[in-house]
Amino acid sequence: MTTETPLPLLLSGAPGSPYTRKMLAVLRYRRLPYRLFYRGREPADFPSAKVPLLPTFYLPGEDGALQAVTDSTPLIRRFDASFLDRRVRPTDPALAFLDSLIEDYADEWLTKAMFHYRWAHEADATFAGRLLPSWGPAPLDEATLSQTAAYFSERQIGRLAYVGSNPTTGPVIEDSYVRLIEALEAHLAAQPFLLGGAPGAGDFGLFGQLTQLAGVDPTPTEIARSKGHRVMGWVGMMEDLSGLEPGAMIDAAAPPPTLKALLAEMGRVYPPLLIANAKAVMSGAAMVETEIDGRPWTQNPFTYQAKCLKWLREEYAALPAASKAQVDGAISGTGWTTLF
Ligand SMILES: N[C@@H](CCC(=O)N[C@@H](CS)C(=O)NCC(=O)O)C(=O)O
Repeated sequence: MTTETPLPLLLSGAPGSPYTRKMLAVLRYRRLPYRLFYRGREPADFPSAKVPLLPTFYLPGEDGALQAVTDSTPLIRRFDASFLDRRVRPTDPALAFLDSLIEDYADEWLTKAMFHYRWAHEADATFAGRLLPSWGPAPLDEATLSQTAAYFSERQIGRLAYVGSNPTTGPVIEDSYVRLIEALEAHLAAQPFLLGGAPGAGDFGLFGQLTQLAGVDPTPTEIARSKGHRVMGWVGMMEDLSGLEPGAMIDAAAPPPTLKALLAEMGRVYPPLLIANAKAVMSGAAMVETEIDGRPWTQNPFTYQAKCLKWLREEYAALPAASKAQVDGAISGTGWTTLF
């Protein structure tokens, strides 16, 4: 952890990747210089990640050689530890914990909506199939674009099952997206960011998914256009907060009602999945079978999300007693309480 983190930061990614957008917005807010390589156009001597995810950062390891590092959540914390100005994570432990809940929901649940709308709706999939390959530095003639679009669509549609989008879960995912837009719209009428006057990791997580949902993919963008004007404005602003002077955060002991409503929306859908998924992973079950929002839910178990639950529980357990009491107050009456 004491390894120096040299600047500029080096990463590969793509504009259609929510987590790439999340991290670029973090780096801009933090005023950390970076070089972004379009996926596949990294310098030839860069290492590859074991699981090649977007974004991948290239950071020196213990021996000083560059290593490929993925996963935005620990990277945000690592950069907070390495660079002390304009840190992302709230300093108040109770707010930091609420920030972790919001970030986890965005990264692990809202991404289902992103992937689902993009690839389960035919019109959206046709659009995304042609857009994604066009989001690179190489000009594409029509034959290459059509071929690449067909390849991308087939591969991504094949991955729908992996993120838990199927005919059973689709309506649950879509209804939760609409409610999230409504709850966020109400919150942004009163607060600049989720937890007050400065963005946290949760803001950047939501932003990353919403760059696509509320700005690129036709069906969910239309929903945001009709119900989420402030949301769309906020997404545009979040992209570059390099000039923002952070303001005061909310008081964790007195969370505003619109934040409680947002936490309630997140807690309505995500914790039941975390619990059912962890059970399935532990028992080696072939499928997660549960109920979410009063409706059946079925998907492949996901080992990473069992770890997410473990990390959230560890973070909760490590809270000082006074902060724990504030967190308990903030999440009381929401589905999150079932986790802790
Ligand atoms: N937990 C990771 C998730 C990253 C991730 O899932 N990235 C997606 C794209 S946004 C990905 O690379 N999928 C595999 C692929 O596109 O080949 C993070 O926070 O960075």
